[in-house]
Amino acid sequence: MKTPDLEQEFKKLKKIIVTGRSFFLAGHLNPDGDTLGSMLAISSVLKRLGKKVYLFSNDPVPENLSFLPHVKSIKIGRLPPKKRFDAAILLECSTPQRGGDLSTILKHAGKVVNIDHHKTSEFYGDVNIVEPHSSSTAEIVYRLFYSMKAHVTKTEAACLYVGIVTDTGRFHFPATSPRTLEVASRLLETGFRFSRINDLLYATKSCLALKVLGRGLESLELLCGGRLAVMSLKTSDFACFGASPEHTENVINYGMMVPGVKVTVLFREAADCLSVTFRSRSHVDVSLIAKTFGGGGHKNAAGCRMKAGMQEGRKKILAVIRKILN
Ligand SMILES: [Mn+2]
Repeated sequence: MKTPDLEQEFKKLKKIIVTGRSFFLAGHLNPDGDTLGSMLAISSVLKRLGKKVYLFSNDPVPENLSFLPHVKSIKIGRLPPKKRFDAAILLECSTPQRGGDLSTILKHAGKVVNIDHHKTSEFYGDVNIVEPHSSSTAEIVYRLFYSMKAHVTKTEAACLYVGIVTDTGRFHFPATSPRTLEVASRLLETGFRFSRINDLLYATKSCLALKVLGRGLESLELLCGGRLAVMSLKTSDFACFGASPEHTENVINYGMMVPGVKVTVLFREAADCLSVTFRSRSHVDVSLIAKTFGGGGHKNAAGCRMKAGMQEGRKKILAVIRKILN
């Protein structure tokens, strides 16, 4: 499909925002800093414009992001009783299903808007603002503010900053561009306490998360001559501490610290599936692997969920990665 002209798409969205009155906003399953920060910033500007907003997340807000301004206004797993919205805006959902079961909402929405920076994003919206070169969805949302000539408040800046800083791994990943830093700089000018946010994001870890990290590190093994790092977390690795899946965030990144590792995979047993997360370096495109198994993501960070047990899932995924690395 031909990629739509972004300027045109921004114009269309601006029109939807100006004329619409009720908006449904949703992010992806297991929401992260970019999804939540982007949702909250858009919701805030819509409310400033006098619009009605329903914020939805299929899954709960991770503990480490509970400081986000107005995060409690997000309805967790609760779809609205009212079915008809002037527009439904999906953030960071490469397919509508990434947001949960939104079929009824999308069917009745006046317009469906897809704002995403995943290169696997399917153009399912009436408006598709898909910018794979953007570091984060928050960076795209900043551009929306700019194109609407809306000033960014301190709290909105804090939300967008969280999206950018988390998705770029603190301005570390290659997707960080001069433009990313420029946007971050503009956000900092609003005067929100970014150092406090960095503390909360990066210098704070719950005891449970530290213990689960320990289990993850214990399971670390190197395959393919040291180019593949594999970690696994079984249900028992959580259950024994009373920890939950959110405590596994960032565990995978430790696999990439081992010199020579090109790909890291984390297998985690979930209630009814096996959750698989991938990280890679340079040319190895893990989003393609994830897509093979019904998932998606970025070239160097992706994930999927499989209807399989640990043994079976591992076997299938590792076979594919071995083929790529050998
Ligand atoms: Mn993102």
